[in-house]
Amino acid sequence: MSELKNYQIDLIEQAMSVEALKFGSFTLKSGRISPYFFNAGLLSTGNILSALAKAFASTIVAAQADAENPIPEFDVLFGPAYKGIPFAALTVMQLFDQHQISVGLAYDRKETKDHGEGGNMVGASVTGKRVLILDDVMTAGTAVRAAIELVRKHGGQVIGVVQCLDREEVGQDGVSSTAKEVESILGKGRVKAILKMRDLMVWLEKKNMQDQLLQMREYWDHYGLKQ
Ligand code: OMP
Repeated sequence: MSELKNYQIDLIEQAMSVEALKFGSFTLKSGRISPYFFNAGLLSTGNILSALAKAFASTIVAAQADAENPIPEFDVLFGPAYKGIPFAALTVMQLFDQHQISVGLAYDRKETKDHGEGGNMVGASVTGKRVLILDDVMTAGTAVRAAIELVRKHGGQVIGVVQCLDREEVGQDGVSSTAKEVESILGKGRVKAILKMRDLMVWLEKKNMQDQLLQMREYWDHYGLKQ
């Protein structure tokens, strides 16, 4: 059984305490019926957001130091609307405060603005820049694909993706994993996450939450990535 890092345990337990992480029966955007749901919008107090931003920054720094597939340096962190926006903002600050890494922050609006500065991109320009995308949850990859397309449309080079939670599911074709599908676009090892579904299962096992664990295993057999 793999060991969880302290910042992973901390995030799981904080998320449980505000019901951002719930076990039960939930219909996902993809139509799949899941035994758990992670609602990152409920991570909304100073102490939890601080833990989340630290975990994002640690995940990014560890990914850059990865011996096998490091993510390259980047210029801009892009947080897609809506939940990606505050998380990316806090992470940019954390990268600077804790790791002396200064990168730009960019995000989008869902509604295009037709006056003032116009358009739907806000913050640092992504044009001609190396961009890391940061978001909350990845399931079948619809949201992350849209973010990649948007950054590319504005002339940015997407060097990777970091998620709060990678649910480690099969993608739209129902065969290969979402992470692998996205890596086939961005390059091997370019999809990172603070937490993966397997981490939640390790935590459930440690807590001896057998019913939830059983349901998670059944779901994994159905939609989990096939090794
Ligand atoms: P995909 O676009 O299929 O990758 O699903 C990711 C999106 O689903 C997230 O951005 C959320 O809007 C939503 N979601 C969650 O927030 N938490 C979950 O545990 C599962 C989903 C989901 O619907 O798959």
